[in-house]
Amino acid sequence: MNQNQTMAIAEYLDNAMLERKEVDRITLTHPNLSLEDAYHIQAHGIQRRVGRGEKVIGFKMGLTSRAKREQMNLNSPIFGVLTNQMELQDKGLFQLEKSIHPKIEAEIAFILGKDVTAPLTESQAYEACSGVCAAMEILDSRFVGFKYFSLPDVVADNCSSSYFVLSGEIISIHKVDLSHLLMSFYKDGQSIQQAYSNEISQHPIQSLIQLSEMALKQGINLPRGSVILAGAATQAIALTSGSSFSLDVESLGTVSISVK
Ligand code: OOG
Ligand code: MG
Repeated sequence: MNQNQTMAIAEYLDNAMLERKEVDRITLTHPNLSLEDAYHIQAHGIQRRVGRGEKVIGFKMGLTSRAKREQMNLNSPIFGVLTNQMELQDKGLFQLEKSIHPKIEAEIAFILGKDVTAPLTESQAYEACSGVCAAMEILDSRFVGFKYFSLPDVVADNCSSSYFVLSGEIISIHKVDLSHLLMSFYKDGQSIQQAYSNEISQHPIQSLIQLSEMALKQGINLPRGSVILAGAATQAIALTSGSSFSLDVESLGTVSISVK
């Protein structure tokens, strides 16, 4: 695919997001869309947002848990980009009309204390992180029925990124063992899902290590201060008006949002 084609597809997806209308998946018209083209489309889409004044503030890993890979019927981790406009406040309100068919999911996030410009080893990954916290991601695929059938479709669509919220409390990564933390997800105060943090890439720090490898392959550095979502531990849940969602992660804290 040439640059004009990848830019045109980025515009198509960007318009779908801005107009909050679902569109056909890319592979319907471009069945041979490659993962490489898909990451180019994603990058053009982010450039469009930056051109409107948004700032890149982080990255997300997706499909890092078995539950998510089964839910989406896709089998390999992917990454997307987060901007400041996607960040919601902990205990804040989410307006449903800001999206098409949003879903919410339970995550853990890292904050980078150092620039990452080379693939990380495990000890380097711990050194690179200044903090860790409970987080929720709101996904909103731009594709009809929140359905896509290939990794390139979802990668082109910035991995369904829409909004995210971090817990107000950020914990030093050196103060907590992330290997087996209970993550309890609540809707309207009722427990709806429970999982352990090792559902995420066997260990959430592995998501950061994978991101360092995948992003650098695309020529993307991870700057100091970046927020890194490690991927959901369990399946995403449809957002419904009037509901509240909260996630409590053992030793990390709680994050919550209400839907209007
Ligand atoms: C793709 C994004 C997956 C995660 O945490 O696994 C993701 C999707 O489910 O539409 O964000
Ligand atoms: Mg996610």
